[in-house]
Amino acid sequence: MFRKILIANRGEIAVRIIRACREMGIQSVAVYSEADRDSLHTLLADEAICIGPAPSDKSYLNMEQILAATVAMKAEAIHPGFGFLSENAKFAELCEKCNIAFIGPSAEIIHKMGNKSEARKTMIEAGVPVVPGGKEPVYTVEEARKMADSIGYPVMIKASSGGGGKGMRISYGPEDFEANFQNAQMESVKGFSDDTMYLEKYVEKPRHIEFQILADKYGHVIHLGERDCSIQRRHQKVLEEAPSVAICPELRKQMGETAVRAAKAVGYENAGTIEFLLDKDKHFYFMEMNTRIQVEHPITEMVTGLDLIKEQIRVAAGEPLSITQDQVKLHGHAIECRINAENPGKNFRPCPGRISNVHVPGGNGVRVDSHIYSDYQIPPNYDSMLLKLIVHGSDRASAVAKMRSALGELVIEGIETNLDFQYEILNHEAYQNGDTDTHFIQTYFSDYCGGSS
Ligand code: MV4
Repeated sequence: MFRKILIANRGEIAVRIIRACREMGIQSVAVYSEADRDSLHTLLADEAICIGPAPSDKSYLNMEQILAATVAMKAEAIHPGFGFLSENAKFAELCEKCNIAFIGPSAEIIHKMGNKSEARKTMIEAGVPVVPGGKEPVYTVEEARKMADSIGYPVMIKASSGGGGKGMRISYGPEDFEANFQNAQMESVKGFSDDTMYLEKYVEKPRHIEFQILADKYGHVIHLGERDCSIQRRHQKVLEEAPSVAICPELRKQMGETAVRAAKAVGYENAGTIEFLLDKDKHFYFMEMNTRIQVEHPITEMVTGLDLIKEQIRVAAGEPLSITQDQVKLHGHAIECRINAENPGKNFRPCPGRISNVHVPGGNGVRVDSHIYSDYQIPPNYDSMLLKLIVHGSDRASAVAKMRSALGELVIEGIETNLDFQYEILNHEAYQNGDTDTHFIQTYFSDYCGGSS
């Protein structure tokens, strides 16, 4: 096992990883920017080292600084958390070259799954269902139009380097195809310096269902069931739950086995997520693979009783998985609400500032993952997520009741948050009926949205 791990991240996930290290008897090293001197991860780790000024590209994205800090502090491994360098193949490769264990999959796999059109092709060849569409990428309007005509409209135009909705457009017919293709491609060239595009049939009002997988260095791969992340706003998840109301045990088995097959097809190692779209007729299609631990991993921990961060560290250190698929049992229902420093009344614009007072709920089945404290000054340079409120109940209705109670008790003073917006979602009849798809917020909260998608 590792003696010392450096955490190349900040905020609640850095705190979460420091706690896992401490429980495992592993020394933790925090890295922090000049804006994060008083942040909880800096204060909580066994050691901390400043890696540069506030802007992310000078600190949390600064590979050379982070590697130098790892060597200087004599850490043997780096946990990248999510965001920042977590899915940066170059960084994983530099770790490999420096003989530092990157707690995640290999650089090769990160690179392969980061290329969405190649990932799609790999999955087609592995017999994993994908959305009907092209097998090969396209580069020009002419070849794309031919493909779109044969797929049939509406079609989804996607950037191979995209994800999270960037470089993505819907075309409803041949009239609007050219403009949409060019816009999507332009966005991709600008954002990712890549003109590689691919096309899929547009799936209407799908659910976003993702399967958590775990894999060790010995070819063992298991899945830990699904998370339903359909409630999103502009491709940012707002509320997640496990299990999904849309999935019966037979479908779970089928999708889970497919997720495991997808991971095995690329020789996956460590924790990962297979994203599927689920259509109204319960057909499921592979979308993307995320090669990192995800924000919403706690709901999977609540229903499985596992600690995903510890599992990541163990398999990265060369230990075999601690459990087999047969030993994975799902219990009850978990919900996570993301509490952000933002103003829903003003188009959800971020609202950093000083938190004057915090009160967090507690009790049976209530979990709070956060880095905030009373008198904490939120730096304006980073993500606006402040706190993840997670509840676990014996069934969905009791989890919903517990979340409503916990949201009602949570107090964050001094700044604007989306707490009331979350409460409104929980109180909505459609939500309570489990009648949710990726258009939920647009459909029922259009007064908040101030625009499309
Ligand atoms: C789709 C789709 C419908 N049909 N692909 C959005 C981000 C990226 N991961 C893929 N996305 C979508 N791809 C086809 N062929 C609808 C979406 C989509 C979506 C997916 C998951 C969660 C929320 C979403 C919101 C809008 C669109």
